Amino acid sequence: MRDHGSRIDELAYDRRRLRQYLVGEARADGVERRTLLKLLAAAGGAAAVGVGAAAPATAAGPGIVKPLPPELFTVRGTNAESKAASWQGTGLHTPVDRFFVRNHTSTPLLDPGSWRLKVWGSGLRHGRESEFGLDELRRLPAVTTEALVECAGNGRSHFTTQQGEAVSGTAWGLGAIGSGRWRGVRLADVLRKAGLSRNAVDVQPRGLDAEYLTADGANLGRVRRPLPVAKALHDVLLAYELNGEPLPPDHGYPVRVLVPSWVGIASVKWVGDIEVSDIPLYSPWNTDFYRLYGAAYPPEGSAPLSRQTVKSAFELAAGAEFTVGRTHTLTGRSWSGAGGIASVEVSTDGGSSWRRARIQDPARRDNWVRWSVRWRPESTGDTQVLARATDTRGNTQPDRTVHNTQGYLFNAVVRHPVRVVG
Ligand SMILES: Nc1nc2c(c(=O)[nH]1)N[C@H]1C(S)=C(S)[C@@H](COP(=O)(O)O)O[C@H]1N2
Ligand SMILES: [Mo]
Repeated sequence: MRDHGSRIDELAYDRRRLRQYLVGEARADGVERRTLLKLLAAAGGAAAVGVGAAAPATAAGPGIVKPLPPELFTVRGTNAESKAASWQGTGLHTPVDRFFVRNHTSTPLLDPGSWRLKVWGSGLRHGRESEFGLDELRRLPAVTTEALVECAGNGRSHFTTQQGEAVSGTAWGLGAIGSGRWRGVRLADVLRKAGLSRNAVDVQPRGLDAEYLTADGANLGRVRRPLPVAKALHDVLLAYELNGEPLPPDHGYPVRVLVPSWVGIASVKWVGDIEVSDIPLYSPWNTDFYRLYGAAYPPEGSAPLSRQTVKSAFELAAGAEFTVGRTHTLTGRSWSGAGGIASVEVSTDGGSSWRRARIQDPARRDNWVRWSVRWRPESTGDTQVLARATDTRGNTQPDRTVHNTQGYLFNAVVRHPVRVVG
């Protein structure tokens, strides 16, 4: 941890002030936008030091409703990571019993009868405001979308284990991802019914889970993040079913936003209201968080994160054992936010030689493919297996991901340790 010396008090104060500004409890009249962005950039760096220091609230364990058996999940603070080994043989979509959970606080139990979605804001015609009950949403045309939900921090721990770099945030392996068949209504249909105006620029869904407190006690308010109206109208769903069942409580019951191909934070769970704005909106989730900060990035950070990167995972436990001289089948999955997966190469000798894996599924946008490769290890000992995917846009996983302080978008090839035994 860096030593902030005598700056520490002003630093903490300044972060609080910025956060108050961000939740609308402070004003910045007359401040130039450029200045504000610089301040926000500084707060992002500070948050990267502070947020990792302790998990927020619920020291008593995760506030997750579904069972989290150790063969399916690794519990990380308020979150549960899916074990990639448990995906083996489960089909294209992730069964709910092993779908990862990322909760800023804990899963709220909402009553579907009294639940309402309020749509409001300056981006509606005549400043109108509408409410929709669950039955009303269900009467609108239903659509089904197959899509991944993947945390922006998926793979984050490998910045440290593989690149020796410090990052803040939940130390996920590659299991902060799940693939679902989501059914619901188009957000576009709901926005149009609510009287979307031509002047709307941002659409900001907000969750009904508790307000989020950072490790140092700043209240950031309820989870919310603006979406550009173009994306909101393009392919975003208000989903009420996952894999043919009502949404489970942990995944947003009764209704969540589902934003295909974007970082998971965009897919706001337990949505209670949607602000439609004719001016750009900021929240901590598109300023302090979910931008890239660090030596390789400008002081104000990157643009807010949107599309996911390309990744691969073996359906294997770390340190899995294989018998020497026998033929084994290694299986895994690859995916990309930019398109389908075109090819996957696997190395079973620590990265010296590569061969093509057999891909089982057609390349699909917003979803992953399953693949397999045969392996007959010839000597005992510890080694590493590696998988490297290329998507239909030509993006390939690099050997190294450029560092960012909050450890987002780790897309490098992961060196998966295995042991060959006699
Ligand atoms: N209301 C609300 N929505 C939320 C979150 C949250 O804590 N509260 N977490 C976000 C993050 S960071 C991710 S990665 C996804 C995780 O979705 P899942 O728990 O259904 O897998 O939900 C997003 N939506
Ligand atoms: Mo996330």
